[in-house]
Amino acid sequence: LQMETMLRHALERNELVVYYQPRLDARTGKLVCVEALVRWKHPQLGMIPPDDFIPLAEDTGLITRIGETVLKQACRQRQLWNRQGVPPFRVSVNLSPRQFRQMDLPEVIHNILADTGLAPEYLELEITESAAMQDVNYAILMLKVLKEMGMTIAIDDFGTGYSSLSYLKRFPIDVIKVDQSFIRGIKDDSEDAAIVQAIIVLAHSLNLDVTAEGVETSEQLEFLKNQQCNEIQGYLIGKPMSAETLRDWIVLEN
Ligand code: G
Ligand code: G
Ligand code: MN
Ligand code: NA
Repeated sequence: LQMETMLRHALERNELVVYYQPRLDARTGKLVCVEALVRWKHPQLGMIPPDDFIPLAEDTGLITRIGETVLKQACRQRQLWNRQGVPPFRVSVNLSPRQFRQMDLPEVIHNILADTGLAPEYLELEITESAAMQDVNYAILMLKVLKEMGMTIAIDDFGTGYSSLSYLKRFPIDVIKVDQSFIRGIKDDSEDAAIVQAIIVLAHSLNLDVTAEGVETSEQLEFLKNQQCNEIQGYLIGKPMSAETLRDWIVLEN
């Protein structure tokens, strides 16, 4: 069967599940957000990672439906956590470049929030730096609309997309997520360390929160804390996990 057909079936059979990865306040250790990351639970092939089907979905346009499914599941789950008395951290959802270009995106999100009853303050949207830079004027307008709806906006994979500082100032954003490729080199590569330091200073001078992604070692964590990086995410803290496992993780960690 062709991959595209398989993916259509996966959507119809609800085989896409959402995992959640915790992101902490570096100073207090408080859980500030969990990132929604989609997985394909194939009945015969097992767990298929997003890198194996998101690019194809983006090319074929199926990403629109996958993106809506992920948004819906994430908002429904956050609302369920609310009813269970789970602390009020946000849930962040990755928007693909094609989803971000869709003019009806605010309406789609509005309807999902209305259907699930979730307040927009609980939702964060991640858009990659390169997607934002594809059409800067459009990005500024779209981000303004989304932010005015009450969502938090994060720029993902920052440092890989060649944005100029003047644009960064014009984007109505709240969070910069430093790409994990820079975090990996922090201890052994003085250039990576310098880049991360510079991004943290820049983010703070623009009053933005800065998240380090892909934090795997306590040495990296120490460096980031010393540089006043205020949020951390990575395997050292927790891997992406099912909603049920996350609930147990919260109980154990707090
Ligand atoms: O979860 P993992 O680290 O394997 O994710 C690999 C890539 O897939 C990452 O770049 C991540 O942003 C992307 N990804 C995961 N879930 C989603 C999703 O729901 N929508 C989009 N557009 N990308 C996702
Ligand atoms: O592009 P984006 O930042 O959304 O990608 C997130 C991806 O990074 C997810 O697929 C997630 O599984 C992965 N990831 C998260 N933390 C770590 C980490 O500490 N190390 C590595 N190698 N990957 C990570
Ligand atoms: Mn992301
Ligand atoms: Na990222």
